[in-house]
Amino acid sequence: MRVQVAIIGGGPSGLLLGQLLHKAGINAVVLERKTREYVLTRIRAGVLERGLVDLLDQAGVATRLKKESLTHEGVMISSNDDYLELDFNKHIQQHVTVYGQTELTRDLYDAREAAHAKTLFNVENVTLNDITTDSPSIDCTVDGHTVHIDCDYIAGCDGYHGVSRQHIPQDKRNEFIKEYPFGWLGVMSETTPVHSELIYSMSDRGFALCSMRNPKLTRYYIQCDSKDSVDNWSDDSFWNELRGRIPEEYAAKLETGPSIEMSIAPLRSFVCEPMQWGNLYLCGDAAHIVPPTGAKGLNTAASDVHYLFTALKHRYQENESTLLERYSQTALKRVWKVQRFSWWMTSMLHRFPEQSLFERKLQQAEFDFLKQNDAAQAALATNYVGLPY
Ligand code: FAS
Ligand code: PHB
Repeated sequence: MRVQVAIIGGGPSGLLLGQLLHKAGINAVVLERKTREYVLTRIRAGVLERGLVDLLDQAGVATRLKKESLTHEGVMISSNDDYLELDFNKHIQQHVTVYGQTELTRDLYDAREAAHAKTLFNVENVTLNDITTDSPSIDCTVDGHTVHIDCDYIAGCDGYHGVSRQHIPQDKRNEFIKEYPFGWLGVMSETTPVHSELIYSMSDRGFALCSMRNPKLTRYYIQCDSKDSVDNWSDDSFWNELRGRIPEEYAAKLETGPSIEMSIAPLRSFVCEPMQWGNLYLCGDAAHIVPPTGAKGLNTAASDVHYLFTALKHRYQENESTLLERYSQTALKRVWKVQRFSWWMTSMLHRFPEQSLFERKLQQAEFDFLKQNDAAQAALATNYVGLPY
């Protein structure tokens, strides 16, 4: 098989890049390790920045999103029973869109199938060849059969545990990592959201997040030990712990119900530099990971896709490779600003097992300053709704 761009990974990064390339008449194949059904069982992000919504619109896959998504013009940040209702409009006249990553991934798969664009599922044993030459290629097996793909460029969109990053020589790869001593225990339930917008809650018992997918489907998280297991939690114990971590006024009206999904995600900050090597370009979780406290994982995958798609389009339509040569440098400038914001939100809102009383006082002071200072609120709002691409 020969394509212009071979995309490894059929998550949101790979699918969005594939759809944008298809719309621009650039021939790409998506290689996905799992099945479409398996990919769509994953429950991940829920808050979309304006840039991602615009990209989905540009890709022609925003019809259902425009009908079914929620627009949020603010967010609540609380500390025990004290809280701040941060109004995005007051500071920056922008909003965020609430629409599950699972749904936008479904929309992207539907669009890919409708366009008869090629996707290979159950792909294994992926190896990248000659990535520093003008004729890179990929060898893999699909349902036991060997497949060889010749291409101009390879997009590594295969997530944190993917293979593409490993093809950057170890001595040329700088990996920056910070592991957090806690994870997030998440529950999805068919209940009415406790508040009209998200609540990020810092409490003496630990962090909690009240989110949603629609007016009848909620997504809640509580900070848990990094070695915890969902086997240690019943629905009742989750709801009781959540009640103890959000302001009393909201705990009193929390609607509980059976969990339709319960899972634990580890929290880490990670960046791989560079994000390109020869004709291999990394996008999304393949290149960086953020703790989900700032709702930036999926959204930063989107800004990578924007930069890479723009560079590839420029290359094919103008026969000019400057943007491709600068991809990593361009993407990393925004990646590190997002890393900072995600680390800051996580540091302010979580209880760290070994933290001193002094450090806990600093966290409270951070919240108090935020509550009293418009400039601090504007800075949080600017980062949360999404930095410019
Ligand atoms: P993904 O990991 O989504 O997709 C990579 C794809 O590549 C997968 O489908 C995988 O099967 C495939 N793949 C892997 N290896 C392969 C190989 N060798 N060959 C072919 N295919 C291969 N972000 C938020 O903003 N909010 C959240 O609440 C949130 N929760 C998360 C919870 C978990 C458990 C995880 C892991 C991430 C979470 N994220 C969250 C971040 C998440 O949304 C990512 O940012 C987003 O999925 C990034 O998309 P991709 O870069 O496409 O990577
Ligand atoms: C979610 O709804 O899953 C969600 C929302 C905001 C976050 C993290 C996760 O910061």
